[in-house]
Amino acid sequence: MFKKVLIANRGEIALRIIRACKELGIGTVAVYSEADRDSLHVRFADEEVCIGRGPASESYLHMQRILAAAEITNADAIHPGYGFLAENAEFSEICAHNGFVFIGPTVDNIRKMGDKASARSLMIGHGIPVIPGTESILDSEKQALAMAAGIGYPVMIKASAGGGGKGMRVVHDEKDLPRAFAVASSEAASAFGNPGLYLEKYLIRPRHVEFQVLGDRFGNVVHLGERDCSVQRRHQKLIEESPCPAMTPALRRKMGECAVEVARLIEYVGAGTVEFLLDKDMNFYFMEMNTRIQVEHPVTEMVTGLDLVKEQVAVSGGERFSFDAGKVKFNGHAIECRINAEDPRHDFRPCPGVITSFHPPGGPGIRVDTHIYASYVVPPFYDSLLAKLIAHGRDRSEAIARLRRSLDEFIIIGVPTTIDFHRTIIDDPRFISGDLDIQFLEKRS
Ligand code: MV4
Repeated sequence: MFKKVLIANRGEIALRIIRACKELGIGTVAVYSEADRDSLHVRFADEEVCIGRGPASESYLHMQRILAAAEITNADAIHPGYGFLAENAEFSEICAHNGFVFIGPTVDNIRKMGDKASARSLMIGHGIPVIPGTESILDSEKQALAMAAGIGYPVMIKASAGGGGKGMRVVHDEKDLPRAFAVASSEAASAFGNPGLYLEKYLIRPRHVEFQVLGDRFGNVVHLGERDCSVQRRHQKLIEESPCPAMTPALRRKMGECAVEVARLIEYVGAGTVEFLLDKDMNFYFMEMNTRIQVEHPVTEMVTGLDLVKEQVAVSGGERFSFDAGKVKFNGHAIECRINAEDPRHDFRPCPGVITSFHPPGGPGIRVDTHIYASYVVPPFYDSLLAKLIAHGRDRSEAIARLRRSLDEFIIIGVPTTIDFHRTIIDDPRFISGDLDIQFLEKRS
């Protein structure tokens, strides 16, 4: 096992990783920007190294400085968290070449999943269901028109190098396709340096359902159930829960087996997520695989009782799962709200500033993952996540009741937050009945 892990991240996830390492008896190195000097991840790590100024390009994205910090502190491994360098093929490769274990995907994993059109054809070749569409990159507008006529409108044009919502266009009518094709292609070229596009049938109001997977170095892969992440706005998730309200034991078995097969196909080691769209008729389709620990991992921890970050670190260090893969028990229901420093009244604009007063909720079934405290200054350089509030209950209605009363207890003064917005969402009859889809927020406002 590792002696020392460097955490190449900040905020709540840096704290989360430090906690896991401490419980495993592993030393921790925090790296931080000048804007994060007074952050808790710096305070709670065993060692800390300042790696540059506030902007991420001069600190948390600066590969050479992070590697230098790992060298001078003699770390064995680097944990990238989520965002920043977590799915950067070059960084993964450089870590390996410099003798540091990258606690994340291999270059091969990232390349296989990073190009969506080739990931699709890999899945098709192994019988994994994908959304009806093209088998490879479209080579012309004419070919796109012919494919779309075969599939039937509406269709979605997607950038092969994209993901997370960038470089996509919905086309409802063939007369709109030529323009959409041209715009998407030039957008993809400038955003990703790759103009390649493919085309799929556009699904109407599906759910976003993702499976947590975990692989070790001995070829074992397990799934740890699903999360429904349909409540999102402009590709930012706001609420995630497990289990998915629409799930059945038979569907979980089928989708779970698929997720495990996807991870096996790329010999995945560590924590990963296989994303699916689930339509109204309960058909499911592979979308993409995220090769990192995700923001929403705590909901899976609450229902399984496992510590995913400890498992992730341990399997990267060559250990087996700490639990019996055949005996994972799923207990109750968990829901997470992402509390952001954003103003819902002004189009959710980010609001950095001073937290003047802070009181986190507590009591039965409540978990709060946060790096903030009274007098903490939210810097302007990074994402606006302040805290994750996770409520667990014996069933969904108990989890919602706990979420409701804990949102009422949560006090953050000094910057606008999304606390009240969450309070409104969880009182929506459609949310309460579990009738979720990816247009849930668009429809209500
Ligand atoms: C889709 C889709 C409907 N039909 N593909 C958005 C992110 C990227 N991973 C793929 N996305 C979508 N692909 C077809 N064929 C709808 C979306 C989509 C979406 C998916 C998951 C969660 C939120 C979403 C919000 C808008 C669109």
